[in-house]
Amino acid sequence: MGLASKILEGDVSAAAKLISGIENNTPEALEEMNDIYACTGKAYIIGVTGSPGAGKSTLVDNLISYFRSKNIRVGVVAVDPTSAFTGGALLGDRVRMQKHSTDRDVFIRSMATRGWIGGLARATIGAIHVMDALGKDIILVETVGSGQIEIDITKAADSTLIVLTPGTGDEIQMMKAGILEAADIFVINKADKEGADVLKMNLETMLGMKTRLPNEWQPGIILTEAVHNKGTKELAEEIFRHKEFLTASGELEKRQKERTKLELMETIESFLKDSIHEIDKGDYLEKLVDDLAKGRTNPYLATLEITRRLAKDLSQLRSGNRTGGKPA
Ligand SMILES: Nc1nc2c(ncn2[C@@H]2O[C@H](COP(=O)(O)OP(=O)(O)OP(=O)(O)O)[C@@H](O)[C@H]2O)c(=O)[nH]1
Ligand SMILES: [Mg+2]
Repeated sequence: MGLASKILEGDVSAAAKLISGIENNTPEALEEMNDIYACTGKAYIIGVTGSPGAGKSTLVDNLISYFRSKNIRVGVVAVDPTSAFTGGALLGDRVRMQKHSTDRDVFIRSMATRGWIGGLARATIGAIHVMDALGKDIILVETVGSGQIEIDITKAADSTLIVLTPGTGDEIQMMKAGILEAADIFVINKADKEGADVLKMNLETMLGMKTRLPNEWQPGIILTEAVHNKGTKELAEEIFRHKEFLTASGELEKRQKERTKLELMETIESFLKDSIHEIDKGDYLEKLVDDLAKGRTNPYLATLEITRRLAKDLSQLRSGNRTGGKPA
C-alpha cells in the first residue's frame, strides 16, 4: 500500500514520510500528493507569526490543549526560516509541545530549514495537505515574522495571528515589513509585562488610521499571558469569530483560492528550476557557462537558448517520452 492510502487511514508515520518526501522534492512525493489531494481542503488553517521569542510556541501549545478539549483534531507545522534561531526554536518547540506527543489526534512537525529558503512555502503547504488528509480539523502554522516568506505563508492561512510583545517595538518593524497588514487577529502576549496597554493603544491607533469598508473584518486585539495559559479561550473564540466571518462573507473561498494559486506558482517554479538543472545532466549548462566566461555568448542569449531547450524537453514530456517527470 502506498503512503497516500495509509495516510487516509490515519497512519502517522506514513504522513511523516511523505512530508520528508515533499521537503526533499522527490518524484514519489509528487505522485503521493496527487493521490491525497482530493481528500484535502477540509482543515482550517491558522497562521501564527511574530518575532523570535514572542511566545508563539507557548500560545500554540495552549491552543492545542483548548482545541483538544473540544475534541478538535490538531496539526502543527513549526517553520523557522532564520538559521540563527533554528536549533533553539526546534528544540524549544519539541519541549514545549511534548505533552501532546502521546495524543494521536495531535500531529506536530517542525520544518528544518537551515539554509533552505527556496521551496519553504511549497513544503509548508504540502505538509498542511498531508495533515489535512490525515484528518486534522485545525492546522496551526508557526513562523517567525521576519520577511517575505512569512508574508507568503500568511497568504496560505485562513486566519493569521500576529503575536506582539510589550516594550520591544516589534510593531514598528513589522509595520515597515508589511507584515502587520496580514493580521486578522493581533495577540499581545506577555501581557504580564509593562507596556501591554500602551502597545494596545498604539495598535488601535494604527488600525484606526486604516479606512475599512463597512463589511470588512476589523482585526481584534487579544491580550494573553501564554506562560500562565491566560487569554487562550478569548483567543480561540476570536479565531472562531473570524472563521464565521470568512465563511459568511465568502472570503474563505477566496483565501483558499489564493492558497491554491500560491501552491501552483511555487510548484511550477520549483519544477522549472529542477528541469533547468536536469538539462543534459548538467553538462550542457557547464558548457554554456564556459561559453559565457569566454565571451562566446551572453546571459540573455543563453537564457533564450535554455528556455527553447526547456520547451522542447517539456513538450517531449507531454507527449509521454518521460513518464512521471521531475517533481515540483
Ligand atoms: N513573561 C512571559 N513570558 C512568556 C510568556 N509567554 C511565553 N513566555 C516565555 O517566552 C519565551 C519564548 O517562548 P516561546 O513560546 O518559545 O516563543 P516563540 O515565539 O515560539 O519563540 P521562537 O520559536 O524561538 O521564535 C519562553 O521562555 C516562554 O516561557 C508570557 O505570557 N509572559
Ligand atoms: Mg517557537
